[in-house]
Amino acid sequence: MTLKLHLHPFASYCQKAIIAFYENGAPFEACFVDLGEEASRAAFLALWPMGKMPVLEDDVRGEVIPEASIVIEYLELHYPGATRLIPADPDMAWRTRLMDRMFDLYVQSPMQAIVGDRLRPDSERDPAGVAAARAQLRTVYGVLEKDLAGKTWAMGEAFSLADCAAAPALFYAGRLEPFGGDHPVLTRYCERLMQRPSVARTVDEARPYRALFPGPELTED
Ligand SMILES: N[C@@H](CCC(=O)N[C@@H](CS)C(=O)NCC(=O)O)C(=O)O
Repeated sequence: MTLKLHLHPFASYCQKAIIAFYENGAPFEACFVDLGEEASRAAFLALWPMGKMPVLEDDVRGEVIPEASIVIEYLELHYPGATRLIPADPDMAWRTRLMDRMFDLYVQSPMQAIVGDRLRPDSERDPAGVAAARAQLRTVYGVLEKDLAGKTWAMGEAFSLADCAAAPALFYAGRLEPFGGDHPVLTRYCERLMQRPSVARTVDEARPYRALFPGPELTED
């Protein structure tokens, strides 16, 4: 197959790229990476020494593309499909990329900090870092609550790169630091995301791996 996506189905940044592929409709081969397994880890590091998933390998064009947002940009540029994930209008395009950054930097990053802390030995825990991550999540929830008002998707009526970033980020962050009753717009946006077929499929495919999550938050559904 031309396009190989190196991933783990439970990893949130991988889910961001997978959602884009399902939206786009481009066929791809899912190559599972198990960083805990020596051979799989070595093969992945040989492909991308930074060791972060997802990574797209395009055999036809001879390209290796890391970083979920760039994978989606590349898909849009070279294999455009059913859903246009980055708007043609240049101003809408930078606004979409800004929202993508919001979800990566201010939702995914603090979410990963909280999860990462739980994976460390007790002696290496960082309560201050976790408190700062939770505070950052509450701040971004407030920003999103205003920004998403009146919109179906992050950028309005069209599903985009920003929604691909939002879905896994909010799925995990909302379990760790619930949105609460004071964020009804964000809560409904997240519900719409979870019902979107590309997202629902991605969440379902990750379900068998929920035991990997360090905490009780994913056990209830
Ligand atoms: N900036 C990267 C971040 C990717 C990332 O953090 N991936 C996680 C999985 S969600 C990973 O590979 N973690 C493995 C590790 O840190 O060892 C992107 O946008 O793709």
